[in-house]
Amino acid sequence: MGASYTVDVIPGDGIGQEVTPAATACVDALAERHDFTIEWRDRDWGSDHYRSTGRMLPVDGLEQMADADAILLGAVGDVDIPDDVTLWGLLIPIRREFDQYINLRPSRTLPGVPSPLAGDKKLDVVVVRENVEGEYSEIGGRFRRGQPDELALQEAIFTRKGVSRVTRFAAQLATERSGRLVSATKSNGIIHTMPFWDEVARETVAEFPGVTLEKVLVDALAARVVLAPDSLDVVVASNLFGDILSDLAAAVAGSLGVAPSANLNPEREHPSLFEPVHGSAPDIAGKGVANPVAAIWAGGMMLRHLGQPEAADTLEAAFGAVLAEGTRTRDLGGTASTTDFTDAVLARLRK
Ligand code: GGG
Repeated sequence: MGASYTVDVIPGDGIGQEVTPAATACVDALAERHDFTIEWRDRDWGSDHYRSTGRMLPVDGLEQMADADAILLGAVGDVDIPDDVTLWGLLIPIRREFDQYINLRPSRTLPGVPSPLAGDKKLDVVVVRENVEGEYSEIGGRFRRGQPDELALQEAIFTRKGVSRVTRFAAQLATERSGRLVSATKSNGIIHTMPFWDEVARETVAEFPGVTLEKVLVDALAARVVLAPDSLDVVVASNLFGDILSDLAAAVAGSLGVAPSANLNPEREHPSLFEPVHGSAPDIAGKGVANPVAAIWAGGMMLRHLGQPEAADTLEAAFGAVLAEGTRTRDLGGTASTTDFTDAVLARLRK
């Protein structure tokens, strides 16, 4: 009898409702093949829940998920609710409650996925984004609302613990890959937090003799993602910079539709959360055309985290082969629907 896992599944909003079932179907097919079982706990939380209760999550929602082995999320955000309400009502509380301080966001050019990169340039980058502090902070306020001298103030929080642990994780990952680590900074313009980030990153990476650390201003780094992607391997970045750089890397790889992400509590004291990088895409929601690759791949990252690396490899090989044979959704220039693509992956998994 194989291992058994309990996973909370929150499809959430918009295309999250379409791509999450694709991911759970693939994981179920793998469970049969690799002899493990998943108990899915369906959570109908998100914007509809907000409209009926005034909350994105129930009052005890975090408590309900505390004993899960993992959480699988689709997307959050809808057109009639402010984005800060949806994000701070669901995703950010989960990341913080479960101390998911690493947001791991791999992006790579894939066979069959047209990339806007010039010539035969390739990209294979992992952005390690700090996930619980930095620029995503509730400290600040709006003052003198509606008056000509109105102002808004937003503090960023960087702690020695926070910067050192994300950098340590990234340096370890770099050790397992090429040994090259780039740290995204902006210490020429942001004169308190970013020099602190640089200093703590330098001290931390000194613990890893096999890793070379290169500090790059985030604006120049953004250009480098596009112009010289093969000069990058592991990138460590603050919460905001990591969010932006990983979306850029995904676009350069071909589409936000192929970018997965893991929100990790590496110590495994709490559940980790797996999600596509993309949002709810209300413009295409309900049309059946969303690309399910990011969600399916996030399911694979979840399986790797749960201790099923062979199943994760099988899954990556299956969706990779479906892409390579030319089955593509609209964002990649194809005509396949979400279901067509998912069925093609499932057919491979059930062979
Ligand atoms: N897939 C989850 C989702 O909807 N993400 C959209 C988003 O705005 N995320 C912001 C973030 O990751 O901080």
